Amino acid sequence: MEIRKKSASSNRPDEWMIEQGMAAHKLPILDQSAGKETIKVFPPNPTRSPRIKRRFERLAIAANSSPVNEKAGWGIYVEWEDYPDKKDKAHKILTSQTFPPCPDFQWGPIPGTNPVLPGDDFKAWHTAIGGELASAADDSWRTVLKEKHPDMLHLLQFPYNGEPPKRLVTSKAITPNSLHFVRNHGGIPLIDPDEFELKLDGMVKYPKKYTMDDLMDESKFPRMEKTITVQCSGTRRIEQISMYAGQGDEVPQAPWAEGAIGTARYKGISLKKVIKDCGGLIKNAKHLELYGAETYVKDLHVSNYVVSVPWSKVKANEVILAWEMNGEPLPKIHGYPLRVIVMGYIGARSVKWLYRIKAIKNSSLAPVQAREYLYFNQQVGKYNQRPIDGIQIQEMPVSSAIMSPWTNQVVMHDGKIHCKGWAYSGGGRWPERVELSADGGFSWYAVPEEQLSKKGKWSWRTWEFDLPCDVEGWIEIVCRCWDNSLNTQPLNVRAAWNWGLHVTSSAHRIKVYSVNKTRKLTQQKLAQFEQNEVDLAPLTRYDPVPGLTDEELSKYNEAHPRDADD
Ligand SMILES: Nc1nc2c(c(=O)[nH]1)N[C@H]1C(S)=C(S)[C@@H](COP(=O)(O)O)O[C@H]1N2
Ligand SMILES: [Mo]
Repeated sequence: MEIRKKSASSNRPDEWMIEQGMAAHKLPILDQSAGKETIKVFPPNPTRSPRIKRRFERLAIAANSSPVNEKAGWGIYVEWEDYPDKKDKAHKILTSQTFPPCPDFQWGPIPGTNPVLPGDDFKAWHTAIGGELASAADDSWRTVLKEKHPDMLHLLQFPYNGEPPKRLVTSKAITPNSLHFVRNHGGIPLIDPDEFELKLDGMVKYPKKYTMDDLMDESKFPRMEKTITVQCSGTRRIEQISMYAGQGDEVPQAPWAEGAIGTARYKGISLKKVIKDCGGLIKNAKHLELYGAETYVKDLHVSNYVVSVPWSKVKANEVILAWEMNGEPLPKIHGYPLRVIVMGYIGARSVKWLYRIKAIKNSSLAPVQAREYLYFNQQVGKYNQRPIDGIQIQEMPVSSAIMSPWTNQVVMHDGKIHCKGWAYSGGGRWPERVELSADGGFSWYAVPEEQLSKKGKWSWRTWEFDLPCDVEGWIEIVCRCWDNSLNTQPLNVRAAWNWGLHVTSSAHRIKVYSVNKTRKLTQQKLAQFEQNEVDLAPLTRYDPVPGLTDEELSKYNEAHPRDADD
């Protein structure tokens, strides 16, 4: 028979992968509306027509680029919010060129590198804007290498997003600074504390400016110190991504695992006292807009990092202006010299490199507050989404995660699997009970109180537990937490899946291959492995140590015929 020539096939070389949904970013869109069967190839070519490109280039040249930073002692800082014209110019620069596309890290395979994603588009945008920002990517990376633990997992090189590996997430109930996760939306500003100034304006009676010395003046502002867990709403996002692809921008939707949460002791002052020092709010001011000094690029528009918190939260003394983290000055990467810590809220509100607070009437219209960190209804769909349809994520719900063992791991044990992890609840609630299941969530064991770290109103609890497990084979270990208000977690990812891939707070499930050494056959088999000096791994290969001999098999078959004759 003749072998068919390669060219005779009309399949693509990756046909099988494509058909099985394993490279879905290459899959064409199927349009079945109005009786059509048109196939549109996705993604379209991003290159602009030369005519439009030339027009944008002219605009960019007219914009006369390179924003100069007017403030001495403030590196990698450009003031955008006070200068709408400057924002427009930067927008023109960004729309005049073609930049590297955002990589598809949800449908295509996630790269096996560290950093996982380089952030080429963000780097190129910063270079294109120029001035202070041209050196931001290299400079920020140097700070990462200086301040963070060498074992950090770098999800995104620039803007830097990184988390500790699982074994170090809960190795201490208070996270060491070098291991605390980092989430940035831009370059790391370098602010000289002697040149630092915090501006408080908007709807306050007496707008004022404060130096670090003013804020540290204990006769004016009493100190506050608290143990607080900061959790990013993206924590455990990888589970949502693995289930269905959602929005895929690499900064807003960074593919976090379970380490985008950390706990530290913060020292500073209550924002409420500073507002009082400004004579309090006027008229119907109800929100405080918080400004971070770096540049954030969203949809090719630039801004400073701006969000807001309600006055009610500030009034309750639950918003700290902090300058110390675990007894040390704030690391540069965590907001030096001054940051906000909003207790029990999504991390996004805890603004780093704080330089301005503005009292306003309604929640901020800045993109991070108004257009991101929104929790959409599952079925609203990509094409119907408006910012008003999403719940603004503020207080974090109850959540938990298993840090050991790892999913797909083979665990040998004597009838109990030793598990470790964390549990957390936002809004001033705390974990009261952590439960584990070895049977996919049918029966639950409570972790004894002594095996949970100390309770705190604003902090997580780490835990360890010997989970009874009789079976040998694939099992699903599940962890869930009940907080002091008896809130608990949805049981599966799908139940709370959302387009923005936020707040993966469902019970944490891991698949583990349990090898129970209390079983006699298992013991014998493992002894055989040892005798024959055969490796135990990998689990997936055919039995390398023969079970029964042919003789034993034939003897058995005689005594127990395989067929039934009558
Ligand atoms: N100025 C500024 N503040 C910021 C951010 C940022 O990018 N810029 N990221 C926010 C987000 S989304 C989180 S989760 C926390 C993370 O704090 P950390 O980096 O100190 O862990 O900082 C918040 N504050
Ligand atoms: Mo976050």
